[in-house]
Amino acid sequence: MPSNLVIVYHRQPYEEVEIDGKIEFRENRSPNGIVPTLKSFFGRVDKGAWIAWKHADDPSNPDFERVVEIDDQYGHYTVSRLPLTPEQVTSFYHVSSKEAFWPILHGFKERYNYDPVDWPTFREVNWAFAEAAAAEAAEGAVVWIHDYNLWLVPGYLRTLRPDVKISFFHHTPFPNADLFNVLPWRKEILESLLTCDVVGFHIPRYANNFVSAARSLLEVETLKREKVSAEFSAETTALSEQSVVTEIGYQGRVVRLQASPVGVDAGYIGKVAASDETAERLARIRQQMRDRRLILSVGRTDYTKGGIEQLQSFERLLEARPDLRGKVRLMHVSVAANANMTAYEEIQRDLEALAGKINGRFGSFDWQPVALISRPVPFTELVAYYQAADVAWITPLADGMNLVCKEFCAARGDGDGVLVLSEFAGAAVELASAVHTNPFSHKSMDTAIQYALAMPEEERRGRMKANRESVRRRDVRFWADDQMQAFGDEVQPREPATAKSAA
Ligand code: GDG
Repeated sequence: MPSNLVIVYHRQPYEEVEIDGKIEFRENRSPNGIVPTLKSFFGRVDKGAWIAWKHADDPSNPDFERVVEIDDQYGHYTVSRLPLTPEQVTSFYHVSSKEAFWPILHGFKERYNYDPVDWPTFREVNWAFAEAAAAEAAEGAVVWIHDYNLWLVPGYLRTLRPDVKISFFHHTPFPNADLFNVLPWRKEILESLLTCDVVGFHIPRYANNFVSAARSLLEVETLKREKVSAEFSAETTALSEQSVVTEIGYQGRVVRLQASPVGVDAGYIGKVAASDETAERLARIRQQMRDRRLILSVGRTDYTKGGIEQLQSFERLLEARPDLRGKVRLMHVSVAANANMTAYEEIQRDLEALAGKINGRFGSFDWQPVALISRPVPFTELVAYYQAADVAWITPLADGMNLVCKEFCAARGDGDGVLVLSEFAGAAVELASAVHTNPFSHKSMDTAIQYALAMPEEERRGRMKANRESVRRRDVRFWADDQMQAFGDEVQPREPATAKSAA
């Protein structure tokens, strides 16, 4: 049976586990993240499909079923697994996407690596995703594609299936023409995106940048521009915009540009935060901290996340403020998501060297100023650290949105805790009550952390209240509904009979 909603997302929506020689599909251990919300849309349509990839040594004869049928709490859906060789994955994902696109999307021209890109392989893999989506989609179905590693899918899909409605969401920033046009494949990528019905971004700045890139190369007309809503705290941050282009025209087609910030599952995080287990963990952490203050930083090990710049600021803090020595600890959780990539191995080494230097320079047998954690912390434990933190110090140099800062606010049922947030994270335009900082300025970084540590309780509570309201209002469900609203009734919320709320 063909599907009314097809989600194209490079990862599979479950964990595959082998039990007694049989493969079973299990819900991801932590229901945190966007996958459960995406799956919950399957409860709103007659039938859904998900397209992802899976390693196969011989793609023409994979040792797994290409299409599996899933019946779970979210509804009935199929998952198509594209068999890709490890070489194809390395080429399309680790090389083209992570070494060439990622640095440009985040404004790091100097890290852009063009030489190893194998463009025919990128096209081939994107074509395979488009073919799989075309095979699953019912007449007039909605196909929702995620992220820059699938940039060419819309164009191929439009050729294969002119009838379907295509929406594409960018989880990263989208740069303006000056940066985007560094990519030699710029025109091909833009032409593909302009075949969509909806192109989605986190915030208005990225939508406007997309228009700037498209207009630089193609005859694109601005059809509609709207004032940015007050909820995107218009004046205060580096990523603010006063107006946003919401409709453009290209070759007789209307493309809608939709800016909706990805949110977190505030309900789920609130529940974890309120559990007895978390209370026990929190009590243990507090006991270990004694009267010391906890500064918490969480993120993937990536140059965009600004880990080095943050540790440097922490070193300056301990230098400038001897009174804080022995009184604060920085827990810096930095987890590698992309194993075996030179750029990430280098950052890991630099983080270790700097954390070691700070500990050696200021630490004692009794007190280590930096706890560098490179292993993933289970989410339920992370929530206890969110609760224990006096300050969450989230200072990426560039970040499409940043969900850690929202998780921190969602976990603070006690209404306390200070969020220091880079103004180069998309979330900064929403979270107006965070202490905003510019990670490119030593002065701004150093002042912000000192300000946060000294903040009186009343101010802390006032700011946290406002941030929590914003995180709760624009949660992950709000984002998904907002992105899908362009498609009318087909995927609009109807109380699903089978899907349990993931939001
Ligand atoms: C991309 C964009 C955009 C981290 N360490 C641990 C852990 N995490 C979890 C966090 C959070 C997630 O990873 C990170 O999400 P972010 O949004 O901060 O960043 P990216 O991974 O770069 O995501 C980003 C996002 O897509 C969504 O559109 O916001 O801008 O770059 O959920 O909790 N989770 C656990 N242990 C850890 O140690 N369990």
